Amino acid sequence: MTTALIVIDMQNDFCPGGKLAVTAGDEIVTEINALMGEHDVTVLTQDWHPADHQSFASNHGADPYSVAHMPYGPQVLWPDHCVQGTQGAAFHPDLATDAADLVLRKGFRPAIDSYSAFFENDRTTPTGLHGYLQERGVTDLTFCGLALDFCVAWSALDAAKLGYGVRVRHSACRGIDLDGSQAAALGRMEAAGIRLT
Ligand code: VGL
Ligand code: ZN
Repeated sequence: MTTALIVIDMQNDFCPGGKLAVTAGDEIVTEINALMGEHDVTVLTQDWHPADHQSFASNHGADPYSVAHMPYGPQVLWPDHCVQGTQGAAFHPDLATDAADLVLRKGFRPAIDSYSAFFENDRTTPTGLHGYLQERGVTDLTFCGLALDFCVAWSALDAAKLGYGVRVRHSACRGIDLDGSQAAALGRMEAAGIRLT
């Protein structure tokens, strides 16, 4: 068994003071840093959007948190966040980035969002993470980070479908909880056999 810790989107814009702040999102950094030492491989994901990204409400003249109909299906429209090269897109300053084997950027195609670390929101465009983990011989994954009910949940569900043993370290995640999204995500993960630890 070879294990990887997948740290989802521990970036300034998802922490208090950021553009799409998750309540208490910064509280989990210390626990995440400690978890890195317990895994064979550490991967950090980084939400990395161009300014004209189609997940931004501002690019539709729409209200944040409304829903747009994209060619690939419904898409929540977010406040502008994690714009490439900005401080908001940078990792939380206390995150132990030097310990990471791989930094995987996602959401860089203007027309497609990417919640999952494995597939973009069209559910078919791969990010390359599965190939990387396979080549490193990784069999079991632990997820942590932000946000539990979006990028963490979508990533963990894809990982289960791809055949990895999957755990989500609940205490090292925080959620957005938009219209019951947190309960829905926990239910879907439980149904997929994902262990919340
Ligand atoms: C995320 C909304 C938009 C996340 C990223 O990391 O959960 N949520 N972009
Ligand atoms: Zn995003």
